[in-house]
Amino acid sequence: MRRLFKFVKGVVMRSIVEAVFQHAQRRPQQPVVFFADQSWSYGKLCAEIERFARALRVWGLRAGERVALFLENCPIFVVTYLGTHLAGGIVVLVNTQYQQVELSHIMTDAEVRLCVTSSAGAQALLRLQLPDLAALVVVDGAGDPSPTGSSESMAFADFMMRGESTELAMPEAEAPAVIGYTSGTTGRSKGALLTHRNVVANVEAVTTAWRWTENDHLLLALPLFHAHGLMVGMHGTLFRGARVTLRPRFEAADILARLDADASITLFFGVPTMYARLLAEAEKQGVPVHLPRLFVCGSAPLSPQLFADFERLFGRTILERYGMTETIMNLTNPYDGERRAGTVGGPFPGQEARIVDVRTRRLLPAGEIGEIEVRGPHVFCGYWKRPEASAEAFEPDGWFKTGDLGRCSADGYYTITGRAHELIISGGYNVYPREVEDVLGSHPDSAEVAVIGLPDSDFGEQVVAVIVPREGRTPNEAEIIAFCRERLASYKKPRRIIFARTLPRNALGKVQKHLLVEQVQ
Ligand code: MCA
Ligand code: AMP
Repeated sequence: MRRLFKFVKGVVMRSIVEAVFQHAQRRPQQPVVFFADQSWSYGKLCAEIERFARALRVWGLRAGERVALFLENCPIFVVTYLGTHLAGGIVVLVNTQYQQVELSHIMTDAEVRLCVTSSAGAQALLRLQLPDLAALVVVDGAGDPSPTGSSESMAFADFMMRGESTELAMPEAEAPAVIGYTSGTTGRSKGALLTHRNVVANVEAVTTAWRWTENDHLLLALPLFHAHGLMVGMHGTLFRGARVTLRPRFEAADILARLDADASITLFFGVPTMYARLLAEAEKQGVPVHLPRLFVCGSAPLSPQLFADFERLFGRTILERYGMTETIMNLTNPYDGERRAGTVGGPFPGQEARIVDVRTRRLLPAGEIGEIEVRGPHVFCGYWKRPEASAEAFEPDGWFKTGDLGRCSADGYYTITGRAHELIISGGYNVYPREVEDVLGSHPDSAEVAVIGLPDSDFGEQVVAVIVPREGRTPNEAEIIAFCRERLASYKKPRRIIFARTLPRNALGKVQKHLLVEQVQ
């Protein structure tokens, strides 16, 4: 491999892309990503990252401009993610299930200039009015020089040919790296902006805590467009010079078969729904002969029952941890000590956590429930273009208010007991009732709407809507669900709709959702 950057032994790695180039310099032939029948080495990955970065610069991307990845899991995701960093851009992550409402909001809010996507994704984007979006790079199609929207559309292979000689430099630690959209309790979702320093600080802590080395091999079926798959699974692999077998999507039988077939796999990460499905599948077809040394679970609460059932059948104790887009990973059960069911352990090395009273913000003693706050170099720098929301999210002395409720035991194990704001977590995906209510409220048949989360055996929680029909209308459940699905990601659609004559409201007119949950359960 041609030496683009020369690294001195022992130099600190300021970004993931810098780490990857260092590994490539040391061991260019070392495999990094296995995907379908492809095997990518560190050397090949860096060559492609460099080509993409040059192509972006030749195309006209300037430092700090946004490149969206609206893409399913594949090696090109990794190339374009790190290539954007090398070109000085900021990556915007976009869930591939997003529809018109989410896409319009994110692309406009982040003022995305270029988006890497599939041909299906390109079609969805070209239907929208997105004046900032100047170009689409299509990974699985020929592109279209004269699309209907204002953006030009290019095939990935053609785009990569543009790379001419141009100056490239590794990103500075304080430069913004990635925006993940999250939260929407009041209005639309906000972009959490993480710097390279945030990302590296967290991955260093995570890989240290979980004893992740270059000898590890992760089996990854989480989507790369969320922090769990990307900033834990992929970053950890790339930072340590390890390997990952990347799957396009999660299927329990496929995961068990991969484990059976490949004794080199040492790590698996998933959300509770994935563990429940792995358990059910293994009960039918048996447990794989080879098992990873570490199974990690997070993004939603893992029930003590599932924790125990998995341990019984697989003979492995799941390590549960807690994170969020704004901070990546916060709390973890220990690698060596007791992994306690129903808890998420304590802070990662170099990070802090505490429980405060939601109202007074005073520190609470062990065992009392309050809001979890965290502090450390991993905490994001603020919400994109939202100075007020950013200021509100922090205490004056730098503690970040997570919005999650919990308690800490006398021996330092945190338990998450609820959320300070309304949020439904379905299969590890966040659903903000307000966003779904806005869409349902715009349906001509609905007068009043409330969206709640009810228990679900597969997804943990499910979205349920209670609708008061407009006078003289007889709404149809299936039609309303389809209306929602057209506008929002499919996992946000209500699984059930209950039609009611009124909604319970308090004296201020606010819907009392806890009463609604009791009434409809
Ligand atoms: C898919 N569907 C869902 C969900 N997923 N409905 C409700 N909740 C879900 N989570 C719906 C689809 O819309 C579709 O509906 C139907 O189920 C089948 O879709 P399919 O893609 O086949 O679903 P699946 O493969 O069974 O997906 C289940 C899944 C997936 C594998 C558990 O939801 C998943 O990958 N979840 C992980 C999400 C994640 O990475 N979260 C991390 C964010 P229809 O057919 O009607 O259209 S939190 C985070 O990053 C922080 C840092 C953290 O702490 O980790
Ligand atoms: P997101 O904003 O999509 O990154 O989701 C982060 C949220 O997921 C957190 O604020 C928690 O509410 C939830 N979460 C993550 N990990 C866990 C866990 N182990 N147990 C319970 N909730 C979790």
